[in-house]
This record gives sequence, structure tokens and C-alpha cells, in this order.
Amino acid sequence: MKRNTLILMVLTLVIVAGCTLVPRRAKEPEAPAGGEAVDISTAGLSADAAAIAQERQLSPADITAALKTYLPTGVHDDYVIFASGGHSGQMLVIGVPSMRLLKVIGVFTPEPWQGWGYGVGNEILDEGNINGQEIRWADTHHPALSETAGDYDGEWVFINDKANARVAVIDLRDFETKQIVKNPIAVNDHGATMVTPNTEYVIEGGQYAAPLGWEYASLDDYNEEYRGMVTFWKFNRDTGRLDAANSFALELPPYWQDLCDAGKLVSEGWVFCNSFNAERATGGIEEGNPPFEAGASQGDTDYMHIINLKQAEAAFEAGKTTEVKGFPVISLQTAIDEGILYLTPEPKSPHGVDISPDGQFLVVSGKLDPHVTVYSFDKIASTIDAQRWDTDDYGVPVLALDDVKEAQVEVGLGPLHSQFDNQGYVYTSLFLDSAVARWTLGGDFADLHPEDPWQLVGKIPVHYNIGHLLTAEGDTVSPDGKYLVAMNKWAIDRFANVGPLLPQNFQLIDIDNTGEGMQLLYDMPIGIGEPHYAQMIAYDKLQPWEVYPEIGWDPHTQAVSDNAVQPGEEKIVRDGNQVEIFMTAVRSHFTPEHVEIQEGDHVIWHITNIERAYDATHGFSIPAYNINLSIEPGEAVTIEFDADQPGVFSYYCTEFCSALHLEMTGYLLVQPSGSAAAVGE
Ligand code: K7E
Ligand code: CUA
Repeated sequence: MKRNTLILMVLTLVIVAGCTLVPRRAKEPEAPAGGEAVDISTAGLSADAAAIAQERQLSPADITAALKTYLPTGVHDDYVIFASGGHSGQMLVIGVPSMRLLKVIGVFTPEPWQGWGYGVGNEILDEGNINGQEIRWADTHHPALSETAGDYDGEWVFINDKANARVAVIDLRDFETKQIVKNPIAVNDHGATMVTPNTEYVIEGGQYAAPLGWEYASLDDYNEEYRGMVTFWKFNRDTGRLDAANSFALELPPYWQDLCDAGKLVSEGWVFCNSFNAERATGGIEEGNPPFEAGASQGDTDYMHIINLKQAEAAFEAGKTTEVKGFPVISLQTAIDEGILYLTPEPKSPHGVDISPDGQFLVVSGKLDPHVTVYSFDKIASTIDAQRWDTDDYGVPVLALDDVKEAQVEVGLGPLHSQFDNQGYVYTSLFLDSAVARWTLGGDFADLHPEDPWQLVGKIPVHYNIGHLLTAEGDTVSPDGKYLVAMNKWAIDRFANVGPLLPQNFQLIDIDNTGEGMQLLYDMPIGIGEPHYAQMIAYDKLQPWEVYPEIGWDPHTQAVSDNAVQPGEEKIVRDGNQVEIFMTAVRSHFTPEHVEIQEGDHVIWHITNIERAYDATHGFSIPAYNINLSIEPGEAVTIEFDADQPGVFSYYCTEFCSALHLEMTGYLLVQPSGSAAAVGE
């Protein structure tokens, strides 16, 4: 289609949508897109547009949805989603409202396009090794954007690996992973990552209880030997790294801690983690025990963990810790003695705890309860002040639910997670209903909407089996509303059949409306893993570099590398059997173009991309040596390997960088050992 035709069509659609369609939609709040097709051939569309609408049986709502997500070429999205990549071990970057996939950041798993883990990045991936075992996949669950004063600041994003209890740090100046830490005391995690309001700490909570420090203990000794934990990783903004030396963990009872959230504003300094399996079921259906899913759901309530992080930090700084695998841990007894840990019941097999923008309300969903339960932080604080509690089997204070509960709202079947907007609404995912429920907050939010507080006010179906959901800046002290994304586990019939393994389905929903219903706008298949959570940040908060700041930049140190190579300074230096190559890359050649060495040489190869042009990335691969790099404009990289395979290896650029890209190549000549030949100097 010609571009001017397209513009005409869009303009026509905008006018039509604005004049004709919206009032009709307003009469039918909550109507999903894709409703009954209507005859719109006379509605003033251009002939082209009307023909398309007729052919596809588009409803007015469909046309509005298309317009709301369409961005002409060159127009950028308003928001960016950082989504977990699930089993891929990576992080997905997606534009909103277009739902265009912008990048898949290599995190825990090698990523060839970014040259992540094929000569560069290996040392960071190795930080995540476990007892020397290379772990090259991850089950990423919860990304967390760094915050300043409770608002996303666009500087860093963190993500956990549930399968192996690891946390990664990504620098949003270049969207590259800078660090992976392996939790020293936990085998796996789940309540990670979440940040405190100024990113002082990155929170990593556990899930399936086990002896701390990856020790062995019999399941017969579950109550005594198995424990939960939450780890507080200190984040250093200057170094851009988690600082293990100033990090610590808290020992928890062997309830299965699930998800955590950091308090904000009135509740800043506190951390809340829900749990399930307060029953402490240990499974064993083969021995006649209840299966896990029954045993862990017997009780009517589990426990929310209420953690005084300020007190915990003080205890850590006062040395009131014990070492587990060399890592400082505040024991359960110390947590009780120092007023660090409290519990309160939460119904029924809960999943997640989400804190309202003002920090006042804690929303917990019971997977087996059609209600969400809302806790008041004020009530929690005053109950603790009054020292009004029972204790659990471990002596941890348990606050009565009635003392701390603010409200319960019936929302539907299988509630899981909640997010907030700027209009006093909460959005809760309903797994069993395959829907998103919208309900109203009370408290200081009650004047934001005319309905009664704590009321269900709407629902929208999603497709299907929604897990998490996210709203624009939805975890901050100032959510934006506007958009919601339903992260659906099943796609079933939404997309063309691609075989028995189906993609997940991200559905974009417009929630920026006054009085109108929520509107489904777009389905985006995710065919790379099962993302769990994501966060959405305003695009203008991100300030990524276009090219690296100076030629010779080392992305690992975020400074000019000692091994940067300037043009004219390319060389090959031999010292015994060590050969050091100093190379530049620029359209359309590598210098030097011949590298002649001997079998058995140890090779240290420095390459600097001396380009300053936007997007002028060069790749560099050496066949048979498993070397594959992405060298972005200004970047300097160093790789090392032993030349243990003799032969002729044509290294070449793997990015189609110029008309003469195919000529951007060179020969690595590895002489068989024993052959007497001169070596480049
Ligand atoms: Cu899938 Cu947050 Cu790991 Cu819920 S979690 S869905
Ligand atoms: Cu450089 Cu192709």
C-alpha cells in the first residue's frame, strides 16, 4: 500500500473512531474487542479501509484497537516493558502500545546475536556457576526496575532465576548484563527480584524450604532442619553491582515463601512476603501421604511475613548474625528477639502480595478464595506497637487477621496478582476465570471514584489463564494507568497453530478511560519461554546510549579499556608462546587481516570497534573456536583462547554492516606444531 494511502486511511479511521464509534462503545462498557461485526461501509471510511474492515468483519471496537496500537514508522512507543523471558533465562524488552519486541537481553543464557557467552560475557555467566557446574539456562520470574523515591528511575533492572536462586544486574545505559550472583544459602528462590524504594536492597526471597546452605537433611526432620529465607542484596549504584560484603539473609520458618514486595512511603523500611504451605506438607504420595497440592492447601490460611528491614539491617550491622556458607544470616531466634519478623494469616493458598501506591494497603490473593484480602499497614503497625499477638510453632509473633485486615473484596475465581493505576483502581488477575477484575481502593483513594470503596467494578476476559498482570509504572508510588498487560499462560486458539508447544499470550488492555470499560487492544505471542512478571516504564525515563561514550569502551567496567586499540596502533605481539593481537574494526575491514600463529599458542585478542556511527555494529566470529562477538560502536573487547586446532580459519564480521560487509574478513592461520614458520610480529 502506498504510504499516502495509508495516512489517508488512518486519518479517516481516527475521525470515524472519534465521531462515531466511541459513543457506541461507551454504551457497552467492558465489551471485549472482536464483538459483533457491524456494517460500517457507510461510516465514512475510505474505500480501502472499508473493504478491509468488511473482509475481516471488524467491529468498531476492533478498528479503535488497531488505531490505538498502530505507530507509523519512526514513531516510538510511550512505554517499554521489561519482561522476564521465563525458561529462556533472558529478559524481553517490548514497546507499548505497539507491542513490538525491541530486544531480548542475554542474561543467564548465552545469546549469539549479542555475542553473550561466546568469548565475551563468559566470566559473568561463570559467576552463576554452582560448585563449578556451568548453569546455562534459568527460569527467570520477576524483573525489578531500579527506583528512586519509589519511582522507576530507568537506570538498572534486576531479575531472578527461580531454578537456581540467582540474581542478575542489567545496566540500562547499554541494556547489558553486568553481574550474576548465586545465592550462597539457597538452592532456588522465587520472591525475587523486588527493590526497596531507593534501590538500597534487591530482595531475593525463597520458595521451597530446604536446609540453608544447600546441606542435606532428611524430610523426617523437615520442621527442625528445613528453612525458608529472604536475602537482602545491597546494591551499590557507583559500581553498579550487588555488594555481597554488605548483604545478608534472614532465616524464616519452613513455610514456602512466595513473593515479596517492599513497603513504600508510610510502609517504607518494611518488606512483606506471602507464603503457602504453612501446613509444612512434605509430599510423598507414594508413601500414602497427601500429594503436595492437597497437603499444602489443607489449612484455611497461610502466613504473610512482615519484616522490619530497618531492624534487620541494624541487627546485621551489629553483627547479630551467624554464617552459613560464609554468608551472614540473621537466625529465626534473633529475628524474633529483635522484632524483625511477624506473621499474619492470609486466606487461602495465597499468591503474591502487592502494595498500594501510598504504601498503606497490602493486597493478597488467595488462589482458592474468590476474595482478595486487603491489609492496613497502619493496623499492622499499631498491632505490633501494642504487642498484641499469638505465636506460631517457632515462636514468631502472629498478628490476628481481624486486627490487621482492612477489607475483603470478592473479585472472582483464582485471583493471583494485583496492580494499581492512578485512579484508585486495583486490577487483579483471575487465573480460573481467565479475566482481569477491576476494583476500587478505599482509604485516601476513596475520593478518586464515585463508587463505594472496596468494590468490584468491572471485569474483562483474557485468553487464557492469566498469571501476572502489569500496569504502566504499576509498582511505583505514582502509577500511570493507561495500559495493562495480561500475561496469559495459555494461548490455545489465539494464534496460528505452531504445534503442541504453544506461545504465551501477552494481551494489551486499555485502562485509560473514564467511565468506559477496559478494552482489549492487542495479542502478542511470546514464543521463547514462559514469562512470569514484567514492569512497564515510561520510555522517556530511559536514557540509553546510542553508541558507547568513547572509542575503546569496556562495557564491563563502563570505562575506557586499557586494551583499547586506536587506528594505526594495530599490531601482533609475541611473547614466548603467547600471542597478543591488537585489532580494530571499521566498515569494511578488520586490521590486521592476517594473523599467523602456531598450534599451542595462547591467544589474547583485543578488538576495538572504532565507529562512531549509530548502529554500526560489527560481529566477529572464528569458526571451530566457538568465538562469536558483537562489537558495538566504540566497544573494546578482549577474548582469550588456546590455539589448539591447526588450520586456516577465516574470521569474519557477522553483522551486515556495509555494502562490502562480505569482504570484512581475515585469515587466522594456525601452523601445525612442529612446522617451522615465522610468526607475525
Ligand atoms: Cu508465575 Cu510471580 Cu513466579 Cu505468579 S509467579 S504467575
Ligand atoms: Cu562489519 Cu559486517
